[in-house]
Amino acid sequence: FLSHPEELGVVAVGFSGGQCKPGVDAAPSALIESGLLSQLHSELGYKLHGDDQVHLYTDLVPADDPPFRDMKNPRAVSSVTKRIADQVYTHAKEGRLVLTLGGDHSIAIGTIGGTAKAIRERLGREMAVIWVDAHADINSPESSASGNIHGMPVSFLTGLSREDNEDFFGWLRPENLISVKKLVYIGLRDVDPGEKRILRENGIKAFSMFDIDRHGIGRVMEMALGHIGTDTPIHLSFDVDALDPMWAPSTGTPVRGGLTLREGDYICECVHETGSLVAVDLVEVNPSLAPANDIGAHETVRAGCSLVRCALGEITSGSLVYERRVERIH
Ligand code: 6HN
Ligand code: MN
Ligand code: MN
Ligand code: MN
Repeated sequence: FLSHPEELGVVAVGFSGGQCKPGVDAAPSALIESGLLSQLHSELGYKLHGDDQVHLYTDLVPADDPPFRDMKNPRAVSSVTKRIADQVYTHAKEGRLVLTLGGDHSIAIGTIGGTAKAIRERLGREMAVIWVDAHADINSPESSASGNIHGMPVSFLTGLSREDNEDFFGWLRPENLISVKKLVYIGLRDVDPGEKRILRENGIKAFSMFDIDRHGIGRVMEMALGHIGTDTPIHLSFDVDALDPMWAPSTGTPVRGGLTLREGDYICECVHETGSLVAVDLVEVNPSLAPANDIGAHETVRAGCSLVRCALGEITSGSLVYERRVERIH
């Protein structure tokens, strides 16, 4: 689905307005400083495109941003995600794979909105979304107890929540949206009562931690990818809080009983292996939320880097497999 699979469009989003804890805006710099982008270039062979800057979008954040339909920072999140949608669209329209480093999960309104539109225009098809998260992020403004928009992106992206006003996500057009039939969740374990009803009523495919314990991650990935079907472009949106806090403690809404780092990496490897990946988001790394000491922040950043490298083909195209193969041949 990519005309330039070796070209990677990178969007670094230092935005935290979809929730209330400062620090998640520092994640792109932390990930980049730990060497992620240079590894993608030198070890995985990607040609990186982008403006080499972490976007803070300060010009788009209004001084006064009172709640609207009980959403917090609604104007800021709407205008920032609109800009992200344009950035991601520009890369995806060129046929590049797009990597977005968040930021909180509200930014997926922009990333998925941008890829969905580009894939429609370029290939005339609808894409699928694999949402890996402890949470479903499908609250409507009305079902949300927190008012934090990072708990609502899927609701706007599927058209289940709508708003005509341009300043409050009214800029989302049908071409930016995805079908509930092409959405798959993995890793859920903290789903609000209203969200459970939304998932049930819309028949949305979801693999919770219960399913992963019952079937194992291998079988769950077979079922998840089977639901999407081969020959469908995939956008992977990975919330680092899907991992157990043991692996990723530095995140705004940690929930115990999550994925091991290896299970997270495996999900990413399987998605890469389909050859259908068109975009990846890594969100909710918050280096300032380090329990006890900053080892937690370092570990969380390392885990995030690992997930991204796996999604971009570290195991399947990296030197490890190649060298092993050579060993076996001789
Ligand atoms: N995230 N369901 C809760 C809420 O506030 O709506 C938590 C959302 C967490 C969002 O982690 O991306
Ligand atoms: Mn090319
Ligand atoms: Mn999330
Ligand atoms: Mn989450």
